[in-house]
Amino acid sequence: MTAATARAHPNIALVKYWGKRDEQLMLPAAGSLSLTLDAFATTTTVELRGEERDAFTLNGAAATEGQTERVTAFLELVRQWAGASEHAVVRSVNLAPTGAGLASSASGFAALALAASAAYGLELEPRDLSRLARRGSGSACRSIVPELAIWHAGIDDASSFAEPIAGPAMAMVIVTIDGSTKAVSSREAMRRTIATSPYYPGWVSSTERTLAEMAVACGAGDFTRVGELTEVSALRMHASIQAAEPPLRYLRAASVAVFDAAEQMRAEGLEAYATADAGPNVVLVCRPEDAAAVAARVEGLGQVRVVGAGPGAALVEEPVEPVEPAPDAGVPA
Ligand code: 2P0
Repeated sequence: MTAATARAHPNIALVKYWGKRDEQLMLPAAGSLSLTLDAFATTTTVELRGEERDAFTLNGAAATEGQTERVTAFLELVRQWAGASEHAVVRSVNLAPTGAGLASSASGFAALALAASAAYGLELEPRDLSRLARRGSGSACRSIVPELAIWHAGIDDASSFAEPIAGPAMAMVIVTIDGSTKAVSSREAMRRTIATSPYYPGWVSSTERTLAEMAVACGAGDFTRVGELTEVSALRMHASIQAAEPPLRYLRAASVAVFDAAEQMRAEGLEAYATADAGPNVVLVCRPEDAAAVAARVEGLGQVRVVGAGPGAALVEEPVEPVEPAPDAGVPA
């Protein structure tokens, strides 16, 4: 039996990824930049033990058909890369609290890419591991990388990957407004935005400029400029999404209240900048030394949690153990 276990963390984009140029190869329409977090890890064990088909358990329970299909399709790609045919047993544990509203596909496919590539005997350079993770979920290519990651859009499979970029020290204050699963997935919402939003071409062209400016601001360690560009990127992404038809709007009144709070804090000299993904929850970007003060300012607007910059995907020793069903499982009380 061959097995490997890997751990990866989610990331929050400062320059957002929204939309693909090539769905099959998962090439994004534009590049993006993110911070890998030090919380909410996903740990995944991949075991090859001669099973007839792939199996996937998540947090100790059988995954849904849709989740299993996505994992199987990804394993097929790993088998292609490795020239292997053996099926795999995948066990994954995700520490994002249910209801935190944090997407787990980035940490999930980053951990799976590393565990599966190791189990199938592939020894990938970080760049190739990022390319592989991208095929599972676009944002997963950034969770391979520690701390700040820049995902180059690239022109083909070989040139679309994430790598580290130096920048100012940052913390993030996550304000969870609603942790329920979103009605329209990011993947589907991206398609709808591309197909119907008149602002989508503007989003793509402006993002290339924002990313170039962000890279300069990161290189200069200019936290203020990084924060300003972060908020610009988020609001432009939401503007293009909101112009889709039928309309899509992720930001709720309570989300906008957190953007207002950031504006107010800045007016008072406390630098915080807001961003939001494909959901109502808002993340405030600030200097690490300001995190406690920023968090205190948004208590009451949602469930608040401070996180920092975290590690890239890594192999770990302890496997995710199978959960034995309780002896009386299925027996009515
Ligand atoms: C991001 N998001 O840059 C953006 C901002 C959501 C809003 O990446 O279709 O799960 O698997 O590539 O990566 C969420 O989309 O989508 C995302 P797929 P993914 O973080």
